[in-house]
Amino acid sequence: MALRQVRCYPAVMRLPVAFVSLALLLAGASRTWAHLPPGELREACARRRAALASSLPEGAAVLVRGAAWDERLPFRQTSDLHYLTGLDEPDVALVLTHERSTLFLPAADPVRGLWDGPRLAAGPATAEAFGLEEALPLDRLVEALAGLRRTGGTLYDSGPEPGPAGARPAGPLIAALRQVKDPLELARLRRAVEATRLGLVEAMRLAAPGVREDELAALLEYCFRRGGAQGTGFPSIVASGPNSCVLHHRASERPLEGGDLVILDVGAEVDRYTADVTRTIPASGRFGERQREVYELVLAAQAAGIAAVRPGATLAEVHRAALRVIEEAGQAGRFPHGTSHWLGLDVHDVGTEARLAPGMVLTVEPGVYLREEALGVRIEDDVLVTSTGSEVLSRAIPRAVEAIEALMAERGLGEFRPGKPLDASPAAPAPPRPWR
Ligand SMILES: [Mn+2]
Repeated sequence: MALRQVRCYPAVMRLPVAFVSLALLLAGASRTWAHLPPGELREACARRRAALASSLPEGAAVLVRGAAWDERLPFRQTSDLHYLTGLDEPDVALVLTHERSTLFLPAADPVRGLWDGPRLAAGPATAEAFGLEEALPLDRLVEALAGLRRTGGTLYDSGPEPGPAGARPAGPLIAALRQVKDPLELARLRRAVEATRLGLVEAMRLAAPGVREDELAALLEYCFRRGGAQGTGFPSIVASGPNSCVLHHRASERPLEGGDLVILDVGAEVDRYTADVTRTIPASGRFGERQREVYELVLAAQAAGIAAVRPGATLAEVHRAALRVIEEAGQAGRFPHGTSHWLGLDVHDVGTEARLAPGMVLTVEPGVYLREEALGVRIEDDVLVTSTGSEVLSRAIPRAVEAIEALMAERGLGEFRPGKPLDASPAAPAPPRPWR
């Protein structure tokens, strides 16, 4: 997915005053241990909290808000709270100081429990399960914040704006940590990329004139889930013919036509981490001469961008490297978006440091869009910065003209048969631990 030329922070849902004041004082519901995080996640979160605490001034505290429950929407925890606790329950908050991390959870609500299932309860068992010092009822949050205020230390608030009076934004502190992925995060990203590969390979086999954009999106998303993902990190972009020139076109009911190029810009999400990979394919299965010319130009620009990824380089340098190739072909005006964005818990992930360092993950995704020819091409891969340069995490997803045409020549639902195991990539990571 391409990024507008402004930096995005993830939308952080509001912590309504109402749910603090209305929290009921009822006994906590029990919860099975199957929903609790495995040790590796608990330990990773403890390390992340320690790193955040060590970045704080003396006496400071950070309020990290979870996402509110909205039964009309799929629940999605705020990325910051997930990053620091691994907890994917609604209406919670974390207060972190140098000394302790305290989780605040809503009181049990039997009516809500009937409809939505049990929730974690405040108490020592929950604190211990998540490796935190305390897990308190949410109605004590206001009192706890007032207590921190009296000690005179700075309060940082993860948002949204406006937070408690006088609080400073916590986003940049947490973003600086999230920008460099730890081993658990990289393992999740690799699994997300692998699930994305399974979907893209099947979509290339299925794509043909007459197949609708939304059929391809459905197949992609089915394969993601079959490959271990819980869904997508962003709405799937399947953009054929004239739609290929609409950067964030959502898959529509348009059937593919023989002369179309089709942009597939998609990402499976595994345990909250999303891939973001784009392939552009010919609906007919063979690139036309003009299509191939534009495709090879974008591919060359992407290669130049990827070659510029190394520790110490900047996103601007990566962009200039890709742009230069397109400029030299006289098409600079046809490349209207940035080349890169950070990738992780969010598809347009947070990052405060402009210089690349090992452990950072970015996309490299130049594009050329010729509206008068109904011809758009974008090619996007997910790139890990290593100590010596880079590793293209999505390198196993066919990208060369010949590789795409060979796959499309297989035609039909090759691997997509119920009960047939999906083909494994040479670099297939270990299967996920079943804790959800
Ligand atoms: Mn992208």
